[in-house]
Amino acid sequence: MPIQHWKSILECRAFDELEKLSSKACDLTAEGVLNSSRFERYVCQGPLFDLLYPCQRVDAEVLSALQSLADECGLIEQFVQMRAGAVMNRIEGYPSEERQVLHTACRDFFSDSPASVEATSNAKIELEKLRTFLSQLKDGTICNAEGEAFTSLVQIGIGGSDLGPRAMYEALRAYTEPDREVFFISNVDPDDCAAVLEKVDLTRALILVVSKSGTTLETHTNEKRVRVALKSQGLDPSRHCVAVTGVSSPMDDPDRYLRTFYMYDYIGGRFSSTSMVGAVMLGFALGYDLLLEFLEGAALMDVAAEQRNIRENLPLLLALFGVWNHNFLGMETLAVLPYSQPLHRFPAHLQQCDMESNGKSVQRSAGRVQLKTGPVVWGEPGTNGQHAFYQLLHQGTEYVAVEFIGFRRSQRNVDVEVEGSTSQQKLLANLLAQSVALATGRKDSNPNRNFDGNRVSVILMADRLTPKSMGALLSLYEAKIVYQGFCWNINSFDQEGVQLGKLLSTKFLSVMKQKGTIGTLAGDFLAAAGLK
Ligand code: G6Q
Repeated sequence: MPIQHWKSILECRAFDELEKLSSKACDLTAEGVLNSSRFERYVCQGPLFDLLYPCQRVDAEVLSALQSLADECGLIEQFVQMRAGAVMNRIEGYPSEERQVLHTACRDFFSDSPASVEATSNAKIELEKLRTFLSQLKDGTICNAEGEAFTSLVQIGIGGSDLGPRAMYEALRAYTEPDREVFFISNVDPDDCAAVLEKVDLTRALILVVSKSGTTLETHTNEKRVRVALKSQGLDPSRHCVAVTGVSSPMDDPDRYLRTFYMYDYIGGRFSSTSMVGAVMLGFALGYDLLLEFLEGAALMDVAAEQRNIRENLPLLLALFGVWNHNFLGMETLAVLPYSQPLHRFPAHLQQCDMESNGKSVQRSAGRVQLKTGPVVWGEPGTNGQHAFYQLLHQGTEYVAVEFIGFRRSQRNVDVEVEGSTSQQKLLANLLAQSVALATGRKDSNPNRNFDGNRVSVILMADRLTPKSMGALLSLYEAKIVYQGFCWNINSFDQEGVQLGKLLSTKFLSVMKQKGTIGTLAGDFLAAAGLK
């Protein structure tokens, strides 16, 4: 299904309208603006999450212009086409990946009419293989040479084969089966692998090697190293190693692995957490039923993301606020601040998912973009961040758009009351206070104690961090990022920008192999790179 020509936001009438509105954008510090009716009205309900947006600099006119923008750009149509299998990963007239974008098919099991029948049926085959594998691990059909059960899993992978799965595992550790633990090795830094090998009992460990291409230097190196460690303990790697890779990749060699699970070229690495890239590890840690709940949460959000009315479409509304803040109100960076310690790796996952997708300067039509694309994304959990970088958020010269994430109830349901309130109450009170303080500011005659305010935030609020709500949160952000890419008319699905450094490091490495030492080789490196 070829993709038709879509407008970038610059070509839309609504762009001019928004530009006009931006000069008189709602002043959150003005008397009476942040009233209770605004708090009641400016809520978008999505599956499992609500988006609270009274602290955005928007009003009815801006919301209506953002709706027009979404309509003129055909954002919903593009999202529907993407889910149905359109070749979205391409640049017109130039060699490019020319691929479909079908990560949503990995969880499209919960309706009778999946958007892409073929991709969902491929995903079902892998999921069924996984279900069998997990039950064989449980019933002892698969075990170590001593007949003992595997109790840990070491995932070796990098980038998309690491960040999303690791963030999901950390988020859902509270649900891990009692006798199961997961470790990750990603960096080619030898200390990363060494530290994990120090901790893991290899005799009881599955080694899950995850690489879509099957050629990634870091993953290949770490796999070799772990295989050596297995052999040095007299263990047979083919009894311990499991692969997740692309069909026909150099890793697609069933003799070397206990099991091989597949992912497909239409699933981008950074969008692959719900494919086998994340599912094998999550299935091992949480069990099959909770894995399904995670996928169901993601599927619910995918369906909700097709709602045409932006005020009823949580990912789309969040995407449009991002565009409004970045392109019209001039905010260069986006802080994602989860008030949930288990989400401590989620901002790192979003950094990749957002910045690798939308850090682009060329449109899908191959012309240079004429306005700013993806923002710098960063973040840490609250309340820790409050004791660190919030100074800049409140009083810095840089205005940062903030996305808070919070939960009404704690995940583990273990809490104490200290001085009349629980820790969860303290956490939530801090979250809400930060959002309001950023917006309203505070006048003080002492300039150093003055808060200008008018600093924007949203709050994504759910009842509790569960596998299902985690799935929904993951796909919410995936859809948000995709929608922003559509707005900017860029290809959010390739990553040519990572190639040059990779190429040079291969050249530099060959110089190091010939010459040995590090430190005196700058000239040789430059020559090897053709820069001298
Ligand atoms: C993600 C990127 C990138 C990729 C890694 C690992 O979208 O493509 O981060 O995931 O480079 O690649 P492999 O899975 O092929 O080893």
